[in-house]
Amino acid sequence: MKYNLQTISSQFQIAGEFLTAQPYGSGHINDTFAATYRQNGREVRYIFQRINHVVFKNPVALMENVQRVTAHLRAKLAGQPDIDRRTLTVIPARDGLAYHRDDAGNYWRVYIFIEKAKTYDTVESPAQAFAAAQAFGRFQKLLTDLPAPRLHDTIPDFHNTPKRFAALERALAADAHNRAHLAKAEIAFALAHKPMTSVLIDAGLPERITHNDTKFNNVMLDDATGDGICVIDLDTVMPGLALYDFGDQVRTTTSPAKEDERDLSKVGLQFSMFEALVRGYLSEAGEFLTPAERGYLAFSGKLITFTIGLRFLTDFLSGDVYFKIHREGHNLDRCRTQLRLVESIEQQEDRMNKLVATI
Ligand code: ADP
Ligand code: GN1
Ligand code: MG
Repeated sequence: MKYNLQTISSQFQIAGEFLTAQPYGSGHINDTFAATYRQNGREVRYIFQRINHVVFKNPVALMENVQRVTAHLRAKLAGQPDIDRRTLTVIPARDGLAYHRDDAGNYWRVYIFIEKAKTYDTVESPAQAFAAAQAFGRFQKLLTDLPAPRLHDTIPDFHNTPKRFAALERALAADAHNRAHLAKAEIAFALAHKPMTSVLIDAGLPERITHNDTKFNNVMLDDATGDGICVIDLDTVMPGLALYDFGDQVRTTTSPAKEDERDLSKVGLQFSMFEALVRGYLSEAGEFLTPAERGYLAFSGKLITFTIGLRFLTDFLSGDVYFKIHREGHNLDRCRTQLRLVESIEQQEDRMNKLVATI
């Protein structure tokens, strides 16, 4: 393994004996490990993460956000059973900070491991979609009264589609890896959709505290009840539009195919999953969303899917510098599923809007 997890683990306030650590999960950004300790004869797991400091330029500010958000969630959930499974819990380093900086300049953090729950890369049933959406809606609701100051923008303009589009245009003009000819259809599709890029930003919607990475595998579903027990991956929690979160759920929770599926005939929005998402999300977020926000629920799915598609395409053209890849053309494959899903949403958008209007 590239990192000595035993040495790193000794920097954190964890009792007992370190046993092992293995790479864990399928995130595209951070390096995640599950570490096992022996504590009073029992094996107890923790999540260790190396924060990707190329993507997150200010890990200290990021951890300040995470601490404020998790402390607030914990206070609001006080009294509920199993509190350590309902929000992430940061384990402090020996010096009391929320992170440890190693000799190579890497930032590490540790969370309590949420046991008896799982993340899934693809959705299996409308009940799962409902549970995930309800958890993300609740997450937003619980954070509506987070005291000032404003959270840090851990990645400025993260969901700013016009800026993402401009980045694609720059990557295309440079074509630094001579790959544009491999993605002609995707580039044409992206360019033809320029008019929709500014719709949400121009809509005058309220700023809220949002998660901004509401991928289906960023919520843990309880093994016993199926409920969305804990929202994880809090690196991008920051001010944003509520619809960024709903849109990314549509992107990752309505299609049965993996994000990097090569058989595009498997990709498409399943209406039953969309309906479950709307119902689950509104069961919590319905309390605070404005009519204007509701009106863009279906559109947000199309826009965020398109936006991530732009980002995969840009990264493909730029030589795969942002998202971890595991094979040649991986980011182009990912881009293709996103654009296929955009098409599928376009075909069903009227029906999606009609459904939202009835709920
Ligand atoms: P990334 O930003 O790279 O996606 P995540 O924070 O989402 O990293 O973690 C990657 C995976 O690790 C998650 O999808 C989940 O399966 C697992 N994971 C993360 N945090 C926890 C936790 N506290 N308890 C159990 N599993 C976790
Ligand atoms: C990344 O970290 P992870 O894998 O949950 C990315 C998201 C993308 C997603 C695409 C900080 O999410 O914005 O939507 O990949 N996170 C960051 O799968 O860029
Ligand atoms: Mg993740």
